[in-house]
Amino acid sequence: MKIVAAVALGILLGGLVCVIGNADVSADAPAAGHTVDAAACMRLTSLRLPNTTITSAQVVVAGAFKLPAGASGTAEGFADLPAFCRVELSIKPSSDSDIKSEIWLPLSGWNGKFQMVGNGGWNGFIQYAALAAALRRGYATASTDTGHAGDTASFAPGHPEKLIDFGYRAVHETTLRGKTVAAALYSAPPRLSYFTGCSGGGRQAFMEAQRYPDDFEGIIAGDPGWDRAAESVQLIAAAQATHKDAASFISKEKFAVLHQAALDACDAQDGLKDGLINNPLRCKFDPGVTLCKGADAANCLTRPQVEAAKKLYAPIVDPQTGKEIFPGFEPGTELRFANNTAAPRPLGMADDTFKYTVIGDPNWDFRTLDIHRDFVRSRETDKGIVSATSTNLKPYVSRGSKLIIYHGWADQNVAPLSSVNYYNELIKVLGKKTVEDSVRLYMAPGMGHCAGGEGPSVFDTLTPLDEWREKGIAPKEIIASQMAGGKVTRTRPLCPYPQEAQYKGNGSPDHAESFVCRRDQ
Ligand SMILES: [Ca+2]
Repeated sequence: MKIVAAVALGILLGGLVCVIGNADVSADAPAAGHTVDAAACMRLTSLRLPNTTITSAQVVVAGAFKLPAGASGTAEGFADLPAFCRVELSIKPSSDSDIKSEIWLPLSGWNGKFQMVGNGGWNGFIQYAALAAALRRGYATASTDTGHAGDTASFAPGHPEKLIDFGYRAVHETTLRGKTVAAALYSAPPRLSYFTGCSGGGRQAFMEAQRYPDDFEGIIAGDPGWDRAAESVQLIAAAQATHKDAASFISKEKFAVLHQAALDACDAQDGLKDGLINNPLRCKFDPGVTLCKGADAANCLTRPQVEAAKKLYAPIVDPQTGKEIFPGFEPGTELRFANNTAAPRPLGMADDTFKYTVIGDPNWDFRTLDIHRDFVRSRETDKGIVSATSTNLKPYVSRGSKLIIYHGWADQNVAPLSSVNYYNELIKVLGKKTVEDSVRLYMAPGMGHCAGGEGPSVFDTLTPLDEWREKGIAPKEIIASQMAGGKVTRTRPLCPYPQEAQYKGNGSPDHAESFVCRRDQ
């Protein structure tokens, strides 16, 4: 009824009512190219899409977008947006589904491409900032709330269909709708479609490449938490290590002591003392060097603290099978360890995985985790719905589609070695040549989870992905910037793995030109 009413109103008022803001953008809109008018946007409400209700299709005039009440993100940062057609959808692929999605389409200057943006953690919010970023670059773009509201997994118990929506279906369905809506508005389908996401969005990226190889021609997976079943065990085991008893707890201040010791051991090893450990895999750091010589003091760790710290860097191994479940964290990450391992509970993403999807008890005590038993349970309950562990990317790459993975070496949430391991597995499965033609991995020294950290963490992966897929220009180094007070304080190349940025021996260590990408011998 809603759709009928909206269309009738549109016909009645000549399509000029669907404008948010105080300007009428339809009057003088040129008809050439990919320029469309307000009436065309509003007519989208009459589109018939499977299991879908278009709840709204309205033009938002340039600079008029306001973050909806209750939405995730900051209210600032939308004033520079161009005029766009904002389409809101409700998708119900199952009787228990309630997927809310939005598609944003520029009224003029569409670049002919579509970009789906991802969600982190258990995120159930439309990603407005990411939509805005894509729109600014001329993309038709879409985001979904993944089928639930809020940022916990508390929706999952008793709702297996909603968990499927979260795991993979909401992104896929929204992608299909996004392409169809763009085709209807511009009278031409997007010539290329890309996915961009970090953290949980990296997981979604892997899921898409593995499960729906036809959805995208290019995918960017940042700090991907692709194996949530295993990663959650590792994160909870890390929290267990520092919460074993009061003596094992490591404070933020003590983590700073540990960080300095890691730098003392490994910073200069890469040829440049710059506060960054270029390749932590070559860093043999023993937390035992911080052991107090006598009584506990501010500048040292007690024996129980040293033992707890060692567990944070160690891989989690199944004590029954002897197999590694998930890698540990890397030296150089210590300043952010306090966010997870010194907090009262483990990282919410992992805690929720166990509370709501594995154990089914919101009062579950993470100290009771048994690594073997609960890893088996975690895999069994996941069933490949949330974890994206397949390395068969042949259907994806055989279409000429590209995958760029990046990961901060100082990621405190998703152990960065998991991305290296996945990349190495791809080489085994697909062969080196195919991987070189289709996949790039960039490891960022000193970068935290998706952003921040001690190293340069601001960089653009979309341009190299686009140039690779559209123009055949294979990506090489990517220049990353470090920012402070809104200014660039340092630039550094990120190199295609296994190459590393090595200091040439002269020139400013804060300038990317002073480095060369090469493989360490
Ligand atoms: Ca260094």
